[in-house]
Formats: sequence, structure tokens, C-alpha cells
Amino acid sequence: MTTVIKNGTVVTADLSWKADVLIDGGKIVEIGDNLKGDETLDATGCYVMPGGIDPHTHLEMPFMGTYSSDDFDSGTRAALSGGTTMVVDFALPSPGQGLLDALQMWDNKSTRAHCDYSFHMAVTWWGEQVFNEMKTVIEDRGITTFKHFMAYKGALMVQDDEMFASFKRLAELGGIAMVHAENGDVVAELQAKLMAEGNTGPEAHAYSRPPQVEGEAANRAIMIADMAGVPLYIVHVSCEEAHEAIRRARQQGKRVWGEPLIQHLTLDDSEYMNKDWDHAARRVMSPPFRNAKHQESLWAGLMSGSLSVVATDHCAFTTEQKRYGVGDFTKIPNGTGGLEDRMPMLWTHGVATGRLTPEEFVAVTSTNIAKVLNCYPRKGAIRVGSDADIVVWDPEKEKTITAAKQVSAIDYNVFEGHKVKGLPRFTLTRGHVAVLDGELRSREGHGQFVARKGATPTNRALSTWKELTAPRPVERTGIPASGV
Ligand code: DUC
Ligand code: ZN
Ligand code: ZN
Ligand code: ZN
Repeated sequence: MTTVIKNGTVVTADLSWKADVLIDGGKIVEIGDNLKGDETLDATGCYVMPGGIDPHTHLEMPFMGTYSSDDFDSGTRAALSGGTTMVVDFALPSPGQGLLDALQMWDNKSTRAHCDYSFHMAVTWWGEQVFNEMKTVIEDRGITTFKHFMAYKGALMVQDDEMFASFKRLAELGGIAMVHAENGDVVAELQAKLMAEGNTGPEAHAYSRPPQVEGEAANRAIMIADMAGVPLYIVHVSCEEAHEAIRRARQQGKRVWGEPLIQHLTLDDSEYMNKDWDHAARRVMSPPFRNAKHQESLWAGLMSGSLSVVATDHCAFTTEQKRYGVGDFTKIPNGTGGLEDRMPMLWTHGVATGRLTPEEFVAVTSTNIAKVLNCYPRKGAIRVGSDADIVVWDPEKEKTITAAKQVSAIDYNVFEGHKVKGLPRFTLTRGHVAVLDGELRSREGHGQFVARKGATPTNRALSTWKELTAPRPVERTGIPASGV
């Protein structure tokens, strides 16, 4: 059965034009005028865009003594309802656990996915087994992006020597390094000091993770990546200090990308001052929300191209889970939701305000990350031969975000009460219409794993440059006799 999307405006990262889109067998087979199919979706007044890709989720993630509450079932349903058609989740070995072993756990969880997905691998410890398995993970499993936590001391954090060893291995294997950039040693000291002083509430979470801890770690990771010769992707960039480091690195020709989150773009640190403990604790995530100065920096980064991708770090905990940290803010599970709201919030606060063009919106929600991850143009494109992961976007459709109507499994929404204008009329995952006029008709298990290849064009360019500029011995004519 073929499906045709009619009368819409196709919007890609570099061009918009009026055209119909014909889909067969889960792929886009034709783009043009007056196309016909067995099933017709009317896109009059709408933009026909590549479905969103959220490259940063934690679904059913074991963390801080519990599991995040959205799993691959509710999480990917939430994604589709908001126009996101692919998620990339972090497979997280516990310290000492092998990479392949951890992957098996993520394979088991992800069988429930309603949309396509891929994984990043986390390097949470270092040893010969990790070194060896990295090759298998990249070459046999198609997972090429490896995250390093510079925070969460005593749990997920890795030291500089471990990070340098891992980065060098990735450079050799054609992988990409990712970091959670916060100085975990300093955070641990600040947490202990705040607690000792009786600063136990959720606001102290923000005090313990000032922009300096993020800026320092971002700079350090950039320098270590440069010395290892590996491209670097910095997740959840929340402040000017980290953005500045990325901006400078990119201007110097370093291969670095920065990823702000929709939460940091649209919510600020005044949330932690709320008199209601639950309200504040529900917004505890790392890095924490920042003030308007930092938010403007992030927006400017998206507008100028120094920041490349908008994600969510979707890691949803219920109010009950958040209350593990009553009396001790360091025990509040870190994480907020956003999968369902990323696209409408970014459209409302980005495109409708004139900060972003529709084409730039497509770039930062889909195309840029598809290129970084090396799954473009299968994903992130409206193009003949691409997967029919498509969102038909109605710029006039409005709603007020509320937990009462969300798909996510938790009992609140950090964007509660925000009005959004710009929502999916249809969302298609490999041709299957998962959202039809706002109604969710997704299928559990429809989602497929997206394997990716390493040695991307960026990897190859960087390794060529590093080889060309590597230290070489000077060839001398007259070498004096040894002095001994
Ligand atoms: N930050 C969060 O807030 N949650 C999950 C992991 C992370 O780095
Ligand atoms: Zn992180
Ligand atoms: Zn994360
Ligand atoms: Zn808003």
C-alpha cells in the first residue's frame, strides 16, 4: 500500500518547496506534483519535515538507586506524539561490566520501541576488556559514539587518563567521543560543603553545579580530544562558559559539536527557588537550569551555528522517586522529561519568535545529528530513498502543555502550563502513520535498531589532518659525534 502526503510544503535543512511526497515500503519513493497513492494524507497549510531525532535519551535507565520511569514503550510513544521519529539512548555498563554485556541489556529493553532508535555506548571504566570490545561495538554492532561522564564521582565518572586512553582508541577505530562535561571532583566537594552548611534543598543542586564546573570540563575535554585526534560531541551544553569553549574550538578548526537541551533553552534557574519542594525537585537535572544570560547564549549559538543540535536528555522520574532526596539534595534522581515537547517548544520559542528559520529548525532537530551520527540521508532527510520518518507540521495548531494529557509515564511535566503553537498533524515512522490528526496509533515493536558506520567523513578529514601535522624528526645533514 502506498501513501501520499499532499498539498504541503516540504522543508529540509537547506530548502523549502511545495510538493507531494509518495511513500512505499516505508521509504520515500517520489517527491513531485500531483502524486497519487492508495492512502492520502492532506498536508494543506502544513510543513512536511524530516521527523525529529532526539540523540539524548535515558529510557528505563538504572540511575541513583532507581530506574527512569519512561521505558522504550512510553518513551517512544511520547516521542512520536511530539513529532520525533528516532531516539538515541545510552547503553550504560555498570563499573566493571563489559560493553557487550551492557548492550545485551539495552537490546532486551528496546524491543518495545514504537519508533526507530540507535544507541550510544558509555565508557564508565577503563581496562583491557573495554579497549577490546570497543572494536566489536563499532565494527559489528554499528555503535560509533561513546560517552564519557566527567561527573558523578564514585559512580559513572572517568578520570583524565582513562578519557585520554578511550579517546585515542576511538580515534584509531573511527569513532566519536562524547562527554558529559562537569568537573565531578569539584561538584562532590561543593555538595559536601553545602550539605554541611545545612543547604539540603533542591536549590542546592544548582549551587553545587555552577557554570564554572561545566566550562572547565568542556575546555578540558576539548583539549584532550584534540590531543587524541578524535571528533568530540558535548552533550547538554547549558551555559555560556561551555558554549564559549565550543565556539572557540570550532573557530580554531577543531571538530567539536555542542548540544543544548530544550529545557535549558526555555526554563531557568528561578524554578529551583519555588517554595514547593516537589516543584523544585522535579526540575533537578545535571547540568541545572541557568539564568537568562546563559539562555540567550544558547539561542545565539543555534542561530549562528556554533551549537548544532537540540536534544532533551529525557530521563523521567516520578515525584515519588524525586522524594528519595528529601533532606539531602544529592539523592534527588537527576533528570527531566522533554521527548514529547522538544519539537513544539522549539518551534514556539525558536521559529515563531524569529530566532530560527523553519530550515534551521529542521537542521537542529534532525539533519545535523543524522550527519554527525552517520545515518544521513537514511534519516534526517526528505529525499527519494530515505526512510519515511516524516512529521507533517501544522504551524497553526495550539495546545497548553499539561501532565494530565501527556504520553510520558510520569505524573508531572516541567513545561506544565506552557502554550505551544506548532504541532504534528501526522507523524510517520517508516511509512506507518503513528499520529493521525493528533491521535496516537503507534505500534509496540515497530521500531528498528539503526546501525551506523564509523570512519565518517569528519573522522577521515581529522585523521588526515592529524597525520599531516604530526611531529616528525628533522632530517639533518651534519650530526655531530656523540659527546660521550
Ligand atoms: N543528567 C541528568 O540530569 N540525568 C541523567 C544523566 C545526566 O547526566
Ligand atoms: Zn549527562
Ligand atoms: Zn544524559
Ligand atoms: Zn513557553
